[in-house]
Amino acid sequence: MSRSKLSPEVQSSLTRRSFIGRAASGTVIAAMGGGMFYALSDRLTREARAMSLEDGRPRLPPGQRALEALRPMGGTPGAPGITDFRLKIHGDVERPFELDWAGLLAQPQADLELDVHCVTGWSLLGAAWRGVRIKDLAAAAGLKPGTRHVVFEAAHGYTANVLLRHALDPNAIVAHRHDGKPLARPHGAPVRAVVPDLYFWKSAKWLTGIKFVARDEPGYWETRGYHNHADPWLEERYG
Ligand SMILES: Nc1nc2c(c(=O)[nH]1)N[C@H]1C(S)=C(S)[C@@H](COP(=O)(O)O)O[C@H]1N2
Ligand SMILES: [Mo]
Repeated sequence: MSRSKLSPEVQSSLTRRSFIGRAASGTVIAAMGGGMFYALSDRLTREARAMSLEDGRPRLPPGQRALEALRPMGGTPGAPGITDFRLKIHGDVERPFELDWAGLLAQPQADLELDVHCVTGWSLLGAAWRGVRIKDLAAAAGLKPGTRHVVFEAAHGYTANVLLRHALDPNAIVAHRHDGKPLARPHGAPVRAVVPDLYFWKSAKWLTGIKFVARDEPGYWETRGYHNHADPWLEERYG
């Protein structure tokens, strides 16, 4: 999302689509701000529209189109490298703790194929992600009764809030590998949250902390007009 203006991201994405040109084999090349390009795939979109999830939801949420590869959406990166990396697990927990890089890798790792959905209208389906389940970190910390919300804390004060049940989903992870490679810096290296069932702005990059709380704390985009809950299947785009 563009931080410079509050006008809805989708609006500007629609404007940009007026510059869309068509390449061979049904791939649409859309010009993005900053001279970046990304490829929406008609074929992948068609295929995904014919699929359903186990619980009956369509694979592709309404208003979304499939992308061929993850595209960097910006934000202010945190410190590069793993030497100084620390992830703080804290808030309303019995045993707050911090993980360094070795500590993170020593946790049980999950290899998952996940779908992510950006509020600008692209979805990246079935990409490989590796990381530590947030529910395992929560179990290690011991949640106090009454904990209902989770705040992802990232470099330079970016935060995103999610309901506890989304954070405890077995598909919600602290990811450090994507597509079989270490997470790239523009995508949040060394680690980011990935919460696939909510719009992708909830998946904080350059993650520094996970705070479990009783009372909700709307985050960066949630206090700037975006939806507090952000379910893509309900198109909860704006608050
Ligand atoms: N720390 C941080 N995390 C962030 C953001 C950000 O600006 N800062 N942007 C969010 C938004 S709006 C999106 S769409 C996704 C984009 O992830 P990507 O750049 O890997 O595609 O990251 C989310 N996580
Ligand atoms: Mo975004």
